[in-house]
Amino acid sequence: LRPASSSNNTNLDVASILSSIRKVEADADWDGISAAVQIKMHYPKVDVRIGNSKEVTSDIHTLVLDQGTKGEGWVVDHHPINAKCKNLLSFCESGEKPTSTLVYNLLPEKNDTDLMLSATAEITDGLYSYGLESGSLKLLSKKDSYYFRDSNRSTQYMVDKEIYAMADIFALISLHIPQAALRVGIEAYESRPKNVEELTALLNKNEAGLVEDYFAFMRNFSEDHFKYYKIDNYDVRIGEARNIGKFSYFALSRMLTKYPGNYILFRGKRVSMRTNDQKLFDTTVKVLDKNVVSYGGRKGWHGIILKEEMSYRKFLGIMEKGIVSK
Ligand SMILES: [Mn+2]
Repeated sequence: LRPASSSNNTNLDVASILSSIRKVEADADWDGISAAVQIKMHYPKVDVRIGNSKEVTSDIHTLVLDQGTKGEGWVVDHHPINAKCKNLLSFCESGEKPTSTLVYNLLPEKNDTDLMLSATAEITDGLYSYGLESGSLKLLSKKDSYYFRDSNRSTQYMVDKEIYAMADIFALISLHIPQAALRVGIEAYESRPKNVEELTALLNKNEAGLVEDYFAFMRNFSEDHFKYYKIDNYDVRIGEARNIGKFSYFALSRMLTKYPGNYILFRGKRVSMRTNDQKLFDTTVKVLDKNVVSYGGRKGWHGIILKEEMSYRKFLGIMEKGIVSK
């Protein structure tokens, strides 16, 4: 593993740019949200907007996190497609550093809570190998070893350490209740939970119930939901979100961790793909052809949005010329 490359424009006065920000636009996953929380806590006057459109409108007083823009806003991101945004404040072309870690590195006055948040984003974005090698996880493990105590919970990335289980909770709230994730992130910043119990104590009944269901799902995990297919000459495991249940996205990560390879999670109108082979992703987009509205992603992680909700049977049918069931 190489250290990830990223570019901070060293000619910029980062402190004065960050001070000039009035509005933060952040992606609705934990990477985007935890990045926004760091900014909010250091620059309390900013308005934070969380949304999952991949491109937002912006002006020079906007900070765009984990997303792109055609406007004047300052961008911190790691999705290659956004390399051409006009004002890059910090950018990781390889995708190996999450936005939250880029923000941590930018902050003129950072603390160990910023570090903890960015470390959890390295986990939730599936970039913990990088993180342990040279990112926030590495630094956190030296500073606050209690986050790395063994945990009795099964996690999406199959690492039974406290910080991984905490990261799972952040990811879960972000995916299911994005507006709550901002509140939970801010409260976690203020109270600095050291374990799952202290983090869960910040949640309301509904959120805590979701967390409980999630860890039960992971405890009773079934590996039967993804089946082998061939696309071109690639082996691909394909699963259907509806069949797996509400934690399908996390099931995908867990399968990928245990059995590395190429994966597709069919989600009705959206298709999530995990592969390090860009050609396979391009082939999949081609096979889906006119059904595709848009697609994108970054290192290993890809997504396709379809024109309309379709049945799993129809999806497999369209893929048929490229797919031969094993
Ligand atoms: Mn990200």
